[in-house]
Amino acid sequence: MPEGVIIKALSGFYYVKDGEKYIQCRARGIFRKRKIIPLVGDHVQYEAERPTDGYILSIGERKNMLNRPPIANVDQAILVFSVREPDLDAQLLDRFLVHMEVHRIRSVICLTKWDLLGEEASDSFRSLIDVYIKIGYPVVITSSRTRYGLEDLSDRLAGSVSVVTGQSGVGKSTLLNALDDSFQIDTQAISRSLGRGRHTTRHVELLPFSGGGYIADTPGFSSLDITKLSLDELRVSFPEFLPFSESCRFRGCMHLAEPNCAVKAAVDSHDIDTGRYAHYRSFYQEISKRKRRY
Ligand SMILES: Nc1nc2c(ncn2[C@@H]2O[C@H](COP(=O)(O)OP(=O)(O)OP(=O)(O)O)[C@@H](O)[C@H]2O)c(=O)[nH]1
Ligand SMILES: [Mg+2]
Ligand SMILES: [Zn+2]
Repeated sequence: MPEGVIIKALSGFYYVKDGEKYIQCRARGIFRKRKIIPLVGDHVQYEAERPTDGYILSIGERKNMLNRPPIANVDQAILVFSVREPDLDAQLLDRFLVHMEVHRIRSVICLTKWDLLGEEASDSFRSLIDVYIKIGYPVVITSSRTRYGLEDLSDRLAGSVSVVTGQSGVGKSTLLNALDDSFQIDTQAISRSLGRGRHTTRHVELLPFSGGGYIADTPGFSSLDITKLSLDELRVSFPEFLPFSESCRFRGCMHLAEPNCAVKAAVDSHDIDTGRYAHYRSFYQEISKRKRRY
């Protein structure tokens, strides 16, 4: 049975790459009945009636999968945030980081449009960047316009399967085009009046990277629902809390109003960033509000 990898999903078709061959496949009804949706990144067995057309018969076991963006079997997520146009939203960044922690996918934070910052503004960004580096998240600073940081990013992508994700208009596709001129992905000018992108990329596609490995460009989105998480999942998704939480008085301490909470003490002594802790609290409230509703 021939096998391949789904590299693109579009309007009910799955484009399967089998070595140098590309086969346009449909999924058999069996998937619909079992409510399994084939994803880009899936290793599949297929049956080809003609050299370029076929059907997906089965999907191999996934090492991981995301619903947003829809993809399976990635080694890492590149979280793309522009420093300007649109401004960096640190709460949204923490939302993405939690999302990836829960799915056990390692994150690389990639800041784009660095050329739009003046000297003073770049200095104030450095302290934000330090927060994430201290936690252990790699941060790459880039500008597709000046090509600043592209080599650093390229080194991180080489040999891995990476999914690139982030808000619309932050420059994901522009960045990929700058990294590899064989890509030629459509990009678009940001809408000035709205101050945000216009959803230029509309499908997920895995692209073979000239430096080795694969990169998936994905459509941007502006919010990320985390309310399906359990409070326990949230609690372990801030890695910098973990060394302290062992010393909390109560097992399962949520680090809110409990007495003798070592995490809160670490926030007070600035060993944990106050902004990150504030985001943790607001995510907690979002999740518990939803749980009360059902
Ligand atoms: N100044 C500056 N502008 C950039 C840079 N990179 C991208 N842009 C601009 O940002 C706008 C949006 O870029 P895209 O690459 O289409 O953004 P995207 O993240 O792929 O957006 P979606 O496909 O909608 O998710 C375009 O007008 C780009 O020219 C950069 O490094 N510096
Ligand atoms: Mg795009
Ligand atoms: Zn605690």
